[in-house]
Amino acid sequence: MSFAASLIPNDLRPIYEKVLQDQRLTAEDGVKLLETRDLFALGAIANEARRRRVGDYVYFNNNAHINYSNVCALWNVCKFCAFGKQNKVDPEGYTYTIDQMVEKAKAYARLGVTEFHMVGGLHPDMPFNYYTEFMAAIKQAVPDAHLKCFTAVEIDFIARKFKLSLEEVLTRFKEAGHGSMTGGGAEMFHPEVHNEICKGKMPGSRYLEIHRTAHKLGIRTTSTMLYGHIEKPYHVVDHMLKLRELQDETGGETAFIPLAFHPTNTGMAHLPGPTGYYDLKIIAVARLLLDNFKAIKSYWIMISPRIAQLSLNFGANDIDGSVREEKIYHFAGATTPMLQEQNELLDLIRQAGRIPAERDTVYNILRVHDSVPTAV
Ligand code: V47
Repeated sequence: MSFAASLIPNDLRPIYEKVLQDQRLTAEDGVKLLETRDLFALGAIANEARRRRVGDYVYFNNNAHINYSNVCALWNVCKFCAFGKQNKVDPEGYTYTIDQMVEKAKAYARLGVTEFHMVGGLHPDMPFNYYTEFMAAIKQAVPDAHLKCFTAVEIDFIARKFKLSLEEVLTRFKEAGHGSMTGGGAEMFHPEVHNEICKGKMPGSRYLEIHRTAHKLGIRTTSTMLYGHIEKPYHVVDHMLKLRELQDETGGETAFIPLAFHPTNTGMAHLPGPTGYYDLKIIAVARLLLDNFKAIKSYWIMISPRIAQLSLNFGANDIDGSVREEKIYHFAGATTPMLQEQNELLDLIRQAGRIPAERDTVYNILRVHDSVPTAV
């Protein structure tokens, strides 16, 4: 028996056997995994699934987040959000001009950034051209950059506001230089949770419809799940299985990113937020249930570089990128840095015994770095 197998307790053994035989796990398996107290056994199973399905590379990229505005029509709807501000009332509200966006993009391009991740609030006043013009202007200034822009919630808002179909919005955005969509806005699909944390926001079915439409147009997306608030294991499993179903249908998701809830300054500030133990469990269960996702991403800015590094032994194979500028979690009290230099990401990956692979947005490998660990 291998060392990994010797760690598996009897109640998880049937699940481990399924993983060894490449069989799909069920909702009941997912709940059982989330309920186990045996974190290391769970990690060993997820690590085995990761090794078999996607090998030893850990992906990262050279990216920069630019949050174009935090003004949001739903500023008082999403209880978990500290970022969205009321238009014209809140002194912390801001909206970048197109010139400001271009200046930022040019400065980041000089640092070798290949991807701009751009999302914002649902601004009630900006014209449709604001979005197309900022993308076109950035593309003109930095032609090789990939513009990973907008969550499904922004696409829904823009389509309804300007009375356009989803196809029309996405096609016009694509013509302006849009490359792919981010995964934000999913929160948790199950209505019991959705109605509690963001009643009035578009439902999970609309998120899935927008991702499906994007995939049909050849636009890749990532997907997310906000965890660590009021959810139960069956809510987590429901969310992941809905994404698995969509991925079976379209294959258009590049990565799944669990988003750890940060409570400070939010309408749910009384909650403690997730622990490191739960962060690792969620990553492991994502790897095991989402058998058709190649990348399970640990977003270091939310769970800290240290937990992100540990998660590489719990099923994760992507550690996001340099990020550089981050507002959503820092408005919500994040104390993590906003930048990880490339050598820091390389060290995290190498010290976990894995091979750093620098990628572009859609997971073409740009460079495999040697895997020699630096001194621990
Ligand atoms: O949609 C908001 C979440 C999302 C909080 O696609 C919060 O590669 C935790 O989607 N605590 C935006 N989460 C960020 C996002 C993302 C991040 C990194 C990579 C990718 C990707 C996507 O952040 C929002 C919402 O779900 N969020 N407030 C909070 N207090």
